Amino acid sequence: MDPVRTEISAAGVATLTIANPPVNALGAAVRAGLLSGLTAALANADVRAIVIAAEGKVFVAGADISEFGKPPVPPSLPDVLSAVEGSAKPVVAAINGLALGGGLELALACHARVAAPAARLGLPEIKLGIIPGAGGTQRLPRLVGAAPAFAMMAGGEPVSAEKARAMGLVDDIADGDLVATAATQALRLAEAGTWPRSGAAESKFSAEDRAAFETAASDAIRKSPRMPNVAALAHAVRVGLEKGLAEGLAAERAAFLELVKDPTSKALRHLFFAEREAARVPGIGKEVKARPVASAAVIGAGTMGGGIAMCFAQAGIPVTLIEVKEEALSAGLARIRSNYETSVKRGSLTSEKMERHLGFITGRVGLEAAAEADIVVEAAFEDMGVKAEIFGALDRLAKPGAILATNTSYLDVNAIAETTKRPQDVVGLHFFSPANVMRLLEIVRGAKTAPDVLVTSLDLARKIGKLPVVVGVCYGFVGNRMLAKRTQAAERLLLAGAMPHEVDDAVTDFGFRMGPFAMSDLAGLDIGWRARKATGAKAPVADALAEQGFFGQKTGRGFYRYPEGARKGERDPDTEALITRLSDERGITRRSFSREEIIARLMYPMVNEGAKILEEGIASRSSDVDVVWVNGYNWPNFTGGPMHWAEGVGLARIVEALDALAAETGDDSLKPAALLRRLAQGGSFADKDAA
Ligand code: 3H9
Repeated sequence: MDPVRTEISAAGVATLTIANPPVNALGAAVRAGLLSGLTAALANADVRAIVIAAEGKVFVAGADISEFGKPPVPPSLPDVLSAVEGSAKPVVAAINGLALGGGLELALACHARVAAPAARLGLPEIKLGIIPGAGGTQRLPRLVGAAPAFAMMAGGEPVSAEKARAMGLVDDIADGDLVATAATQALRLAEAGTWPRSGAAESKFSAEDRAAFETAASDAIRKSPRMPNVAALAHAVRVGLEKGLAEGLAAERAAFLELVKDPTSKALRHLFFAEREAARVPGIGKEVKARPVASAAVIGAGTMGGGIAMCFAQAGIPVTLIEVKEEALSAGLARIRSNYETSVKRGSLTSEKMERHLGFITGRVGLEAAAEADIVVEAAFEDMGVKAEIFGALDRLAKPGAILATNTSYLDVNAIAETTKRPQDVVGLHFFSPANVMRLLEIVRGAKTAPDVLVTSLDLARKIGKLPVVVGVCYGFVGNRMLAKRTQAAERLLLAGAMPHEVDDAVTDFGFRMGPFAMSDLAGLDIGWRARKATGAKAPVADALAEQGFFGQKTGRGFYRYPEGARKGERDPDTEALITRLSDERGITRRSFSREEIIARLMYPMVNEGAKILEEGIASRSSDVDVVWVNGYNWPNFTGGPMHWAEGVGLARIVEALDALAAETGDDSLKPAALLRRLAQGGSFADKDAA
């Protein structure tokens, strides 16, 4: 199908309609189609004015991101847009839906913009590690002012049609026929014989506007030290303000081309596609249909269960929250209300919405209340006996075809499924805490989980605003299994000579918001301690702290100490003395570690575990592992996730370091996975994903 169609009306309006599903991205064929459509319309004496419209729900979602990093195919988008802006006949954009990135830049190059009421307009390039590269940094400021334009580009979030009109970004909102309204507007401009060019206007640049832009720019640069594109964005806008359009466009183009090659942008683009790829489950096609889910039940009104119930309620799915005792239920319901009230106080939720959400949650005592639910999510105590009892009861109670999900973080989903006579209906839905906030959802596929249960889980995940990744059954699944490796490595570093703050500083310097020890103190050292007691595992430092009753922040002491009211820990001389003593007892000569060594010792074992996870088929692709870690554990997104990052480091280097670590510690589990060894000879995780 022609990606750009032209129709000419009797009144002399040529409508160029972009049709490039799914999102009308401006790939090479669309760019060529727009240019030839425009050229033909200009050459046609019957055409007086031009409308650029699009088919489907989206106007244009931007440049085709999959073309980035490949040899450019002419015509370039900036060239097409210059032709639009310089057109000898007026061009009006009919914005039917989302206009993002290059899509909004296309509209900006037009001489007027008419939007549908539901349209949204934005320049999200910043989130991909780049800046608008087809005039956005120049035309938007000229249209709406430098400070509002910078705010829009630095934030990356789209604005509504209404807001866009208030800003001066769109000229009109069409309640009725959008293309007809745009055509009328285009003819009006043709009649007047003159039309505005957003690239030409300089008038908005008042001294106040410039000052507000400069303040916002230095703020944004300070807040995003890892993102080279923020400074580049400010620079391009500034050049345009100071030296005019042509130099501004040149500065923008140069920065765009540099940034596209930057590892940060490569990493962010990798994640963009990885997140979308994660929704595809090998072997399960479109013929598998989801089961209907009109109601849910959540068992366990603790923090996790309450958070999960909130997710359903926010998506408008009625949910029954179930507890064994009235007191636990009331406490759980009160916690949910108080969470919402905090959001209302912060201004992120209206009280009306809060009441609407709460209206979808019903509390009940006793498992019988789960009988009518289409999906039951168990979020009870992490104990196989408890889970077996609940699933046994659900097997008797739940209606036929109901999905029985467990929110276990570690336990064997197959064993849980076998406590029922319907293992095909059992699946793991591993939410991350706080469940109403964290985007990641590990969907754990049991050996007998039915394909339509997986498809329903994926569907539901998206409905409740989660980012799903399908994983297989093993201890800790993808995320926690790799985390265990980091936790073990962090303990080893303490015994070998590093102090908690040195490890945490290296990790925050790497880009995490928190280091592993600050994180343990926040989560509570008692949790891991009890889990280790159950399995016989050891973590000498954490165990010694927990045995003294030092559970982290909640007790005021842990890896750090927390004087009254302090949220950030201080170095604790007693903890440090304890660590030194534990090293001495083991005959270890303590030594210092550079930040680089600390990162290698913490992260390489994780990458190795990730490779084992791939070998075992627990994750379908390395990019799924990246999605899990970036969205569930705050791995810095600008590095693309652990597996993408590892390729940048060099797999051969990691293999060599792991061999050395295994020899030093005597821990054979640190020996490189066969897959890692093989890829280190020449290959990449990405090749394996594609295979
Ligand atoms: C840019 O414009 C640079 C310019 O300034 C300068 C150039 C010189 N390209 O997300 P979905 C695919 S940078 C290629 O699942 P939704 C996506 O991979 C760009 N492909 O749907 C998926 O494919 P598949 C600035 C794209 O409804 C399918 O479309 N623009 C692009 O949840 C459906 O996507 C952006 O950053 C693209 N630009 O969300 C916007 N966009 O089915 C990026 C989507 O094979 N896009 N695809 O997996 C989005 O934010 C969302 O896709 C959107 C739809 C909100 C549009």
